[in-house]
Amino acid sequence: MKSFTALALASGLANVAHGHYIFQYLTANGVQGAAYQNVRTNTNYNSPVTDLASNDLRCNVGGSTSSGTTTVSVAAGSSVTFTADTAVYHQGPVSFYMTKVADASKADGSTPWFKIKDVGPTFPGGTWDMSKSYSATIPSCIAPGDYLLRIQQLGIHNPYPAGTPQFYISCAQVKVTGSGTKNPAGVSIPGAFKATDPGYTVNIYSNFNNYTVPGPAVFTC
Ligand SMILES: *[C@@H]1O[C@H](CO)[C@@H](O)[C@H](O)[C@H]1NC(C)=O
Ligand SMILES: [Cu+2]
Repeated sequence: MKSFTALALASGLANVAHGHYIFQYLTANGVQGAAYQNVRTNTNYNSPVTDLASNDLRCNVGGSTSSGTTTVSVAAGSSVTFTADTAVYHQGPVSFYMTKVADASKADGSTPWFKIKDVGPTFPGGTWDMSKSYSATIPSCIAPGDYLLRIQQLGIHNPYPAGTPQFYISCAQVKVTGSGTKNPAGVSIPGAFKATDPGYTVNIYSNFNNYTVPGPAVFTC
């Protein structure tokens, strides 16, 4: 794995040779939009973000602005799905986050994020859900309005500290409808993920019997 990466880097193919994945599509209200219709584009092709202090952890490199992305209405309590161009390839957890914003087409992700879903491994065995699509439910009680909706897949296939965990991120622009009233407390990104988190440092190939997905607890109504 490591030697392959070195080889790929040497040949300038690091981004493409390896089958990385980008979450490009959002399904809301049962309708899948076109690629990047409601998901912000990124400028780092399919490379991950690895710097725990970077603002790129919010909405990926190049994702801090809208670049023509449109905001889609979605009912509180309904399901949303992110779909990638190709199935997830590196083992690790998937999480969904949201942040309430004044205008989803202008928001930069600097507002507090709350988590609405974790997809962790299944034990015994520690097997991961390596899929092309992941779904979450928009909490039924949250206040209506604009939000950024964020998916994060954390590749922990090259165990830390020899390897650096890889964040694969996309943000969608949504307008939640409904009569909810809750404004969940959130965490800032960057800041929510630390190099001391057990879910970041774990070696999934050795004595892998339990796992805590990094970030805050999942918000429930
Ligand atoms: C597994 O559980 C132990 C004991 O609670 C804990 O110290 C450790 O951090 C956990 N490991 C992971 C990867 O979450
Ligand atoms: Cu890779």
